[in-house]
Amino acid sequence: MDLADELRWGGELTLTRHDPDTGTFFVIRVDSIRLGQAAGGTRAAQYASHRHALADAARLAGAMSLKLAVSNLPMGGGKSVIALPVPRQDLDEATWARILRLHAENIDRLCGTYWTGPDVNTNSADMDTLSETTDFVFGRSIGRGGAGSSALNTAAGVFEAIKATAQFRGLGELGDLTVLVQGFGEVGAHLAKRTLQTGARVLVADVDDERAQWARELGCRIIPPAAVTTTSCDVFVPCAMGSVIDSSIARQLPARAVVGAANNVLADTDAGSVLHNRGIAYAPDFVANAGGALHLVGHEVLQWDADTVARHTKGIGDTLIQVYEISAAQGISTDEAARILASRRTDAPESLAV
Ligand code: NAD
Ligand code: PPY
Repeated sequence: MDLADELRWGGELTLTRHDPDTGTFFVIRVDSIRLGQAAGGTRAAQYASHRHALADAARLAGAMSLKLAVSNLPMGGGKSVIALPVPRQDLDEATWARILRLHAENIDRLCGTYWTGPDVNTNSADMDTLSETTDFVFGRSIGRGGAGSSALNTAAGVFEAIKATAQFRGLGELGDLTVLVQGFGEVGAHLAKRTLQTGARVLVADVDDERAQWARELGCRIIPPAAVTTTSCDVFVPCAMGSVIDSSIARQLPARAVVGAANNVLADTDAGSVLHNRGIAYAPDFVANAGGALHLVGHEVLQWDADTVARHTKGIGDTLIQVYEISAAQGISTDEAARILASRRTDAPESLAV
């Protein structure tokens, strides 16, 4: 996002803060409060510049608005980015505690306009720490009264999305397919395990050798991280970071479908059309990965029990089929189709059956 894009950003609110003592730059962006107070996780990462951090937060917050709308959850979209001076694992405990305290103060200043939760490099223990300073936190550990990690339910939702894609697009029985999981982290590991149980051949790539080794021990075949978009598979499952598929990668991706958990998988607006024109089924990430939001907002706002969360998570497959139907009927990419579905729901939110 350059300065012109930044000025054109259509979101509601940006809060930034710089902490000279740790060299940390904090960003909270609220994309929309049309459907309610904004929600979205806290991502801690290193960024090339403050502008990159602002741009990432804007894109991630936009994806949250779409995800919450398409899932019929009564909240708007937001996201936080904590731009770190060094990799997360190199921060000592006291510095990380200071960073979390400042972030919690920033959230608290917004008086509930924005609610956070876990995202890349933050977990339930960090949410517990934030909740010592502010109430506007989802995903605290279960022992502290929160819903705990959302990763298992995110994986459950992506699994439903893979099944729906295989069925709707006639890819065959899941157990006969080759599924390539990029990122054997919290979500990717659950998903790979569940997919292995179907008898499918599961390929895994992770930049962390220990995690790759763990995947190998479970029965996955390991491929180099650099080979994820050039290795043939039936379903490519991005579960690491975003911007994995740009238009040029989309033109040669040797997969029949892309269904993953990573937010903002497509690096540019044309990539979705290229996949569509090549007949590759692309499950928009903000539809496929909504299991985490259903878990957090379902349990903590709507007071759903586990069965109700599971029922709505199964519904991700049905929502995705609606997306594929709109795409087929209108001859548009699935990304465009999902945005249409989200905007229909933003304009006329359905009442949620519990
Ligand atoms: P995680 O940090 O636990 O796992 C990410 C994994 O990807 C790690 O094992 C990491 O080593 C690996 N990785 C990083 N870069 C890689 C690369 N270039 N190639 C291969 N592997 C790489 O994160 P997570 O909680 O599993 O989330 C995964 C993705 O799903 C993220 O993009 C996150 O925003 C998204 N997501 C997660 C949830 C959730 O509930 N956790 C919900 C919605 C979306
Ligand atoms: C995401 O789904 O990308 C998240 O950031 C998780 C989340 C969902 C809803 C509220 C807070 C965090």
